[in-house]
Amino acid sequence: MRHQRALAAVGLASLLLVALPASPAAAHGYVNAPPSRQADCAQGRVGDCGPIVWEPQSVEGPKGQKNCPGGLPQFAQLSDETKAWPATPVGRRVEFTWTLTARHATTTWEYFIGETRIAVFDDHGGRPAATVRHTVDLGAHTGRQKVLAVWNIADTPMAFYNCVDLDVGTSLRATDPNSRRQAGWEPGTAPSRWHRL
Ligand SMILES: [Cu+2]
Repeated sequence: MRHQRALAAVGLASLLLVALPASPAAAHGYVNAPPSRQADCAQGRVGDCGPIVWEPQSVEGPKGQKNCPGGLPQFAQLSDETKAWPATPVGRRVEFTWTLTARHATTTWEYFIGETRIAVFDDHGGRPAATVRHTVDLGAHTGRQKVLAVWNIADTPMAFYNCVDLDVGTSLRATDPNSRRQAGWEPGTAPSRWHRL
């Protein structure tokens, strides 16, 4: 009886070994606040996005890229600049929140505007929490900006890519400089959502 049980356990273990690599790698992560383009698609704020609506966490491509879909043709809509991507109004300091559906060992998290890396956070190969937050200083970048947020995985050649559309400081641009400084440019200002109609 004990022997049978052991055999059953071995059988189960080999089943798992076979099943794990075959299961779809559907669990990774994405920036949900301020919403990334894949979040806008998945949550219906932008239409005609293609299959990204089913898996906003799956924009995974080789490291070192500077594009929204991570080089994946099936997610090419993410780099379509003719779409009306909503830009979240923010101050100079922005807290980015990642939702991770799989907590992969991590080297770094990087944030770019164009070719400029504006922030990097080093996890030294550690395993992140299911929710990851980074506060990024946008520096002198104002107005409409497209931030590329990248999650670099430690034990694979892959990274996860997110484009996040922001409207930096513009909601208060028309007001006098003092109130703008107090209200819009203070660290920790919570970005409010704004839907471009
Ligand atoms: Cu994953």
